[in-house]
Amino acid sequence: MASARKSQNVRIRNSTMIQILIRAVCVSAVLLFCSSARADRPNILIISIDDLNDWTGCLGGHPQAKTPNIDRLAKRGTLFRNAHCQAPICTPSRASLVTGLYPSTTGLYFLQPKLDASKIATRHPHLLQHFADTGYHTMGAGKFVHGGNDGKHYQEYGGSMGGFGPLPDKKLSGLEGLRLWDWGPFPEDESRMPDTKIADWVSKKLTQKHERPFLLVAGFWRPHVPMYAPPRWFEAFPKDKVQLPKVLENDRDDLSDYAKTLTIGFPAPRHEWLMEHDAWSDAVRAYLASVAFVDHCTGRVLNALKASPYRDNTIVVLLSDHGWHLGEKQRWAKRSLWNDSTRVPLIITAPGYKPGLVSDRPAGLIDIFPTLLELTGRAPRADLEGRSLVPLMKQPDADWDRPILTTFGPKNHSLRSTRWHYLRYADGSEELYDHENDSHEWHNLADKSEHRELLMQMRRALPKHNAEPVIGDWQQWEIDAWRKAERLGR
Ligand SMILES: [Ca+2]
Ligand SMILES: [Ca+2]
Repeated sequence: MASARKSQNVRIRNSTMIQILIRAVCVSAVLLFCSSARADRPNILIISIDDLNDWTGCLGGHPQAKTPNIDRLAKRGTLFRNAHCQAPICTPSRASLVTGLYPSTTGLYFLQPKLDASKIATRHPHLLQHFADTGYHTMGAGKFVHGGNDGKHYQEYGGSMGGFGPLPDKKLSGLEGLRLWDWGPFPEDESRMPDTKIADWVSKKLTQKHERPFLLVAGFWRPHVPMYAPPRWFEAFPKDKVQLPKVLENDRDDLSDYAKTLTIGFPAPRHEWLMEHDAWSDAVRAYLASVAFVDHCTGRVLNALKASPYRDNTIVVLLSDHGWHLGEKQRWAKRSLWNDSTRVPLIITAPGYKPGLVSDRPAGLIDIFPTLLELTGRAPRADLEGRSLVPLMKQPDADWDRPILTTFGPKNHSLRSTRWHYLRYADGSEELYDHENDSHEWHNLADKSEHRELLMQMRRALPKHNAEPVIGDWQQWEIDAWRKAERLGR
């Protein structure tokens, strides 16, 4: 009897062991499946910054720029040091990024209308729709697609979080003029800043469990005007130590009248006016402070990712929608085809890719969509006009024959290669800059006979088709500025 019970106990133990073993095998298989699913379908975190030019540590656009968080992200992936927007102004730049189409294809050139107004832009799913349609959970907060009405593009939207932020009772700069064109240490309480709220929301999403791979966007608003940031970011740049950007006094002398008129910069103030009001240095300081603040918010999101279960299976893309002049070429803000306005920070990190790479090949925001398709193992889309940057994430100096195109207004284009920057306006006037010897683009070489062949090549690379501008609820000053330049060109 005792022996029978003993033998039964052994059988029970054996069967329990077998069950445990089977369970363990099943669990391992599931885990293996999950981990392979994770490797095949990594999450995506996009950090989008508004109006950030190359004033970051890693791009070296200003010697005093303080961006330790953006710089540490660059060390984790590939820094595209020669990256450019496709339109030097918010709405069409973002439309090009998310549709993967050039302004000359969609007809979206200006601040108005939004991308929904273009039949071509809406013919195929844009970036957020495409990833939602193919199994991703799309989430975001702040400004990414265009700002005013971003919610409809996501499955889960945290809100704009207050847009350009709270305003003080009166302008802090002491300057007259547009309310948004102001700067200063404000508000005292950092939690009132929209970018703080966006960092909070995105960080929270990174602590939550998600059933599907996600595409998550932090759409920061600074350093876009008004250049308000909490006081500690201004204190980091003592007023008497601020360095002005290097400029050439007669820089505009070698430009056509068309180029000078087109890029006048309204609604930004004129450089001469800022000089008269002794405001240049204050504005530079405010921009540096705003950049340092948005870098801090970026760092909070990166820390949240690092502390999350998603740290090793998430692609990170950091970008800005265009650059910004602060007195270079005697002008301010965006709306030009010069390097100060077209160059943007672009960093991509992805699981399994080498960290710390730097590529000087010409890249564009239009390349982000095809790059993300390749990095997530999705089929390429033939309708996209950009090019996957994955080859440059493997070999940063790989052969790369395509100059990157930026367009401002119909038929005004710039093409940037590894070394050269070529500009051609609707009136036929041209500029050529040699970045090996002239990183400030001071000396227009377009009329030098030794560059004739290069100019021919660049002309051949211009878009063959220029879509008519899509007419929406245009802001009159914008169309007036364009028409004025157009009249000059006739
Ligand atoms: Ca912008
Ligand atoms: Ca010049």
